[in-house]
Amino acid sequence: MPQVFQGEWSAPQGRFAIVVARFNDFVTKRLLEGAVDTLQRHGVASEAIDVAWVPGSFEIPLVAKRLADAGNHVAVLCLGAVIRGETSHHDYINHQAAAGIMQAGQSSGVPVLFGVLTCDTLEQAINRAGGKSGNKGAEAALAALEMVNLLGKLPPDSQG
Ligand code: DLZ
Repeated sequence: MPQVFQGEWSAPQGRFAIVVARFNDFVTKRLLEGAVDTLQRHGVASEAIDVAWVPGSFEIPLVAKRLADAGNHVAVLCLGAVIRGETSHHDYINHQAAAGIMQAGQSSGVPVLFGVLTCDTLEQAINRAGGKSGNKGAEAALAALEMVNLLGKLPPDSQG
């Protein structure tokens, strides 16, 4: 029989960090509510959740990396809303945010979750922030719980 490793959605020991972008905060406040609510519903105390606001999604990776490297949190959730504008500005923000968030997780060994919406319209973003397409902040919270519990079951990283 294969050995199967799977992380459940229960609250682990330890603190969670949420890095959230203020740009488009009409949307990101809802993502934050979804993330906090989901963590709490699964048993994480509100005192065990730290929230850091950054100006925009472009700034998320720097703060996520700082928090992940510090080792005080079992996971770092990154929330933002990048909405297509008239120029290609949003493309640069999207790509750099995604790459930086992945990098922060890989270099620290701490799960760093991608809860940044990349939408064509404000309507699409609202739909994904508690509207008819769910709440991506809540989804990032579930992914964080799953990853923390999964990593707790896997052999330790040989890099230390
Ligand atoms: C400048 C900018 C633009 C045009 N659009 C967004 C966006 O849709 N979502 C977002 O989170 N941030 C945006 N920003 C701000 C950048 O992320 C960043 O804060 C600034 O370029 C300063 O570095």
